[in-house]
Amino acid sequence: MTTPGPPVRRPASPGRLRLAPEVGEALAAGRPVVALESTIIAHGLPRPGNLEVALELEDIVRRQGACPATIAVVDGVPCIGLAADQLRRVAGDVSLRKLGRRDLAAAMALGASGATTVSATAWLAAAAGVRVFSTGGLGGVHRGFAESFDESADLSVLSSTPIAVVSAGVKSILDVTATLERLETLSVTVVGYRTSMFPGFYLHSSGHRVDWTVASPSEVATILRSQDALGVCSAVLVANPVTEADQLDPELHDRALAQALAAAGEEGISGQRLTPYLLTALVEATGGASLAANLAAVRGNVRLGADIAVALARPEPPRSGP
Ligand code: PSU
Ligand code: MN
Repeated sequence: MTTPGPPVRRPASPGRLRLAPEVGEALAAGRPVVALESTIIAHGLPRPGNLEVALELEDIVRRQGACPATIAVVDGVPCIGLAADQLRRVAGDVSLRKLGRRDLAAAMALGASGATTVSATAWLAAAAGVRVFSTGGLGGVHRGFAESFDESADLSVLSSTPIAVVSAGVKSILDVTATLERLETLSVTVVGYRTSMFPGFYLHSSGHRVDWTVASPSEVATILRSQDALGVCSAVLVANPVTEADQLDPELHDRALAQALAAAGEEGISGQRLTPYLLTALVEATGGASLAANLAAVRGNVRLGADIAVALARPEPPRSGP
């Protein structure tokens, strides 16, 4: 009897992805490109301000000298970079689905549209040849995981997707300790950007340490090149904290979080609906302050992602050592 070998990872068929013209041109010319996620636009931020934010984030990338590629599935086609009308649809269509990587093939086959989560966005970006992806917060292990088994596919997908993901850590609605443990198990490299602490999304620090600290975008670019040299195909998570000036007041944070978690429990919210539910409850419980911290975190991540992409597009500096 023969045992089946490991699954073969085949490259995505580029013809099935639709690259926006500016993204295709930038990639072909080796110019910097930054992938942006659509689920934070469609399901993570309140309407109607979300469209403005989506446009602002693309603008930040451009101002730093890189090309933005917001990713979503539109009528069954994975789009790497959205035209203005597509972005409007992602921001405005309340029936838009939330697509993780496991949903991509079904959406393509059935002609569905949806916003892509970190798992789907990272996968599509890497398939298109984009090396840097900026988001807000990563999905992770939910509190009560031992009963619910609710762990975001973001974590396992990042273990097999070669891309830098810039995030402000994971939201405290999750079990941060367990999420960091899982990232270790899954061999996802975690580096703090100018910090030795893992950020707490709304908070500058989650209180957990990281093993590696980087001081510049070019250090992240060098880590990506080193991953390539080793043939390592897992992601590099660049944990980039909000400044202490922009963070949510820690006391307000703890109070609002307890309230949101209790409400979700009472209403029996679970599965895909849990994250958006908790985020909305937090905005209400903090009178909008969590949204301000959220936006500051995302803007900072997008800026840093663009700087990393620019550093990666520069010729490799000469190496020292043996
Ligand atoms: N965390 C946030 N905001 C978000 C999300 C996560 O702070 O909007 C979204 C991201 O798209 C992430 C997804 O990939 O939720 C994870 O969802 P789930 O836990 O259902 O895998
Ligand atoms: Mn889940």
